[in-house]
Amino acid sequence: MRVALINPRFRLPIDTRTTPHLGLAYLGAVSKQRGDTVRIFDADVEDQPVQDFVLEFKPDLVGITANTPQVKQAWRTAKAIKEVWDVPIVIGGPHPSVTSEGLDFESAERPYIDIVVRGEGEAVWLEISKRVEDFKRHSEDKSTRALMDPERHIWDDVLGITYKTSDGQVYRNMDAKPIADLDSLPWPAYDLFKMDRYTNLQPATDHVDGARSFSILTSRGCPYRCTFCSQSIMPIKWRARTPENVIEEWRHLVRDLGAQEIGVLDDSANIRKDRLYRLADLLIAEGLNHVPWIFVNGIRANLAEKPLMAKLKQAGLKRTAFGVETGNPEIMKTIDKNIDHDTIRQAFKNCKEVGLETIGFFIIGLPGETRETMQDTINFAIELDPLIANFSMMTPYPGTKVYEIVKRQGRLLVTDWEDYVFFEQKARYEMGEMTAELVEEMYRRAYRQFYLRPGPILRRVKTKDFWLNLPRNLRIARRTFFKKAEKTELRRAIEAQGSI
Ligand code: B12
Ligand code: SF4
Repeated sequence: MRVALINPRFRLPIDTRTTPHLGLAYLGAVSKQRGDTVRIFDADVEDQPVQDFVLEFKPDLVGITANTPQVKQAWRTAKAIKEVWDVPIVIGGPHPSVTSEGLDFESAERPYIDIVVRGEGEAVWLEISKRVEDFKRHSEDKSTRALMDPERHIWDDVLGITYKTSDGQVYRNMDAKPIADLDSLPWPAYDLFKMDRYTNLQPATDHVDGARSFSILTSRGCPYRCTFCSQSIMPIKWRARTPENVIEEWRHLVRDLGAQEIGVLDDSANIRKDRLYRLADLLIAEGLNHVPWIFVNGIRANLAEKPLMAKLKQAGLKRTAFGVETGNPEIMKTIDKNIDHDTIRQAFKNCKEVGLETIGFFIIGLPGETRETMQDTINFAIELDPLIANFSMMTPYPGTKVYEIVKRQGRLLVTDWEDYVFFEQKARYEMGEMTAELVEEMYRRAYRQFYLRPGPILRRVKTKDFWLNLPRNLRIARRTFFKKAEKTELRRAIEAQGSI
């Protein structure tokens, strides 16, 4: 079968760096393993219009990925495809997976989307591919209309999908089980991407001297349910690959693909510490520890004990992120993070003592915040003094508890999914006394108070990356420290496209 996987163009008014989509790389890999002819169309790096691509490749099945700010682009892409080619179109990813808000229905009800895959995709995608192939082999009428004919009952028992039959009815089947054995998955198929076109293969690594960086995922899921985090829409069950399985891919990234930096993308890599000790042993034994790697998304501070961090440092770990979120003890209790500030202090201390760099993620504008609690967060960031402090304004993503709270007690300032980004330095909701103006003021203050200190300035200007990317860094600094006056050209162009 001919299968196309699409990453819709991410239309943000920012100079973002492009990176291959790991979810599509996994889906492409399982399709290849099944024997399909696979093409990935990443609109971020393609020159060709999607309609031309489809007319040339003539796919039997199309899959499109979508997070929240991308979903309307995903619909536009699906519509453009259906205008020129009759093919079943499947959409998946974090946004259409949110059943609590009916966002699977929202996509399935679009005339040009046939099936929505909710949650983890590989097994469900394989099942869909198999059914489409059987149908194409045995049915005389090969149209999508026939494929979705309710009389044929093709989709009745496929778990993890929401689908629309050709009479316009939408059905939600039961959830699929999370993939139990992650070792059974093939490695992400990077060979399907135009790798030379990406400006940064792994955005959170240093990219020093244009180093070739790659991502790796060693576990999936998270047992915690923080109120602001979209992870809550994915399986609660944390599952990990064995260290032996991880090391094989790691070796492939370094030895075959020439990785010079690796970003570990796990949400909570250190849930089982014995696994990390074993992984560290293997990295050292295999001589792979010369390639620096980073926990880019944060590990749990309560499980970052000093001997483990020392061992990981020996195994090549250069830097680790922690989700600190807030510096205020009362706000901390409300976000279900299940951690206290002394534990976080200890984790940062452990890292510094063993020579690891740190990243702190902080949120400005959680529900219930005041000027004082936001200032506590800024002060705590300064106290912890990570190499990188990342402040973001709370963006309530659908499906999270914060979204629920804001809908009930606050005022959402965004109505368009395309605005669900936190690159724009704009507050996305107000609640009680917490106005958008206050949150935006505290956000800019956070960056100013943290970075405009002698220590961070010296650290930044001493890095090669700072000078290599000077114009970009200055643009980011101007945007971050000072209030932005007007909309960019790109933003105006997006708005001119009208609604879908
Ligand atoms: C790495 C990462 C990034 C990277 C790269 C993203 C990329 N293009 O690969 C960067 C830093 C660029 C990034 C940016 C943003 N991100 Co991000 N990111 C992640 C992170 C940590 C890992 C993504 C990943 O590789 N996961 C592993 C793969 C295997 O999973 P996956 O991509 O979700 O794909 C699986 C399923 O979703 C499904 N699936 C996905 N697509 C499809 C399509 C089909 C057809 C099918 C069948 C199935 C399917 O099957 C896949 C395999 O199981 C996730 C958190 C997480 N744990 O997923 C957040 C996450 C995806 N990001 C998020 C957000 C909000 C953003 C931003 C919007 C933030 C912002 N700054 O405004 C931007 C958007 C950028 C963009 N270009 O779209 C949210 C999304 C929430 C939502 N409702 O949309 C997440 C879930 C974080 C969170 N916990 O809140 N991100
Ligand atoms: S913020 Fe981190 S710990 Fe909390 S639910 Fe999300 S991934 Fe898990």
